[in-house]
Amino acid sequence: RTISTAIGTVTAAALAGMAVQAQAAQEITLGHTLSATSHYAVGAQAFKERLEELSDGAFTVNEHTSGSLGGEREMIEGLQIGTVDLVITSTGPLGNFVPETYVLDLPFLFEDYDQARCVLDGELGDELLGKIGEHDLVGLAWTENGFRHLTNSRREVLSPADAEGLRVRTMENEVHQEAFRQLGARPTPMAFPELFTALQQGTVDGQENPITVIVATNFWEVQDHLSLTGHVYSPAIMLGSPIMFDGLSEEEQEWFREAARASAEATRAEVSRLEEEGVALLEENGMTVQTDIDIAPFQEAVQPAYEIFTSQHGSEMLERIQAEA
Ligand code: EAX
Repeated sequence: RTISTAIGTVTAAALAGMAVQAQAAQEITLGHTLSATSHYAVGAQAFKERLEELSDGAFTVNEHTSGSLGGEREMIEGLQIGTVDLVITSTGPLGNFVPETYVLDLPFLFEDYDQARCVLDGELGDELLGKIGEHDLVGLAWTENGFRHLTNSRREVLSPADAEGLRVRTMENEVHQEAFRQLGARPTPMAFPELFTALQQGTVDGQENPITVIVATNFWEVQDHLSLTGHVYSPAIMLGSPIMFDGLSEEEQEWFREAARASAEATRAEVSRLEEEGVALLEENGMTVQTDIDIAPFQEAVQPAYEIFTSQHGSEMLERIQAEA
């Protein structure tokens, strides 16, 4: 009797264990560098909602904000070795892994949001997602960071001459660094999580980021001047780890893609909202904002960056974008 009770208990426990296992959701780790109030967080939450809904709870998404999993370059490396499952990142460090994406980082390539979104949602954007797949990464969807503008703690910048000699933190991106060299500034590449402290301590004088990022990071606490240079469109992308993704069924992979597209849509809507409302918010917080910048001299100053780019990477992609734009 004791034995049969014991067996009964064991069987019941085993069955209960199986049931728990069948229900246990697969946890997906998602990282990005921005705060929990940022446009990336809006995108991460939209992704989470859609994936959990499509999969009926078979997956759950854990969002790690503010670079708690590292900077963008580190997180991309994490995808390749499988320590992170999903990352929302700018293209800043991506060219180091997938050189074909550098073309997107050229200054003054896109004129406005519609143009940039249209190219990324079209054939060329799909082709680049495919190229990313050849480098131990999964390109799930293009999303958005925004047009980048220059901030600094020294002076009003209205012309390239005003930017001369400024130590400007750039992303770890050779195309951006070259553009800032051509402007006469002193580019200092640095991972985003180090940036706030570097500005606070005066290691660098300035930085450049979209309104979205300036708002989400309270940069007004360490930067007085903002010039709406819009010198480069900053795409963002949702990347997956092939180690996680290749283990999914085709149906599950399609859920991830669909959730990534929903995420991009939510992020872009938030970028657009902040383009409308962000400048007033930055002014309220004490930044002086130069809205009326003549960009022609800036465009002219960075022109050699185009020649350097095409000598290294060819002009095919560039010409296709210019023809579409
Ligand atoms: O992707 O590094 C940067 O300046 C990026 O714009 C930021 O991490 C958001």
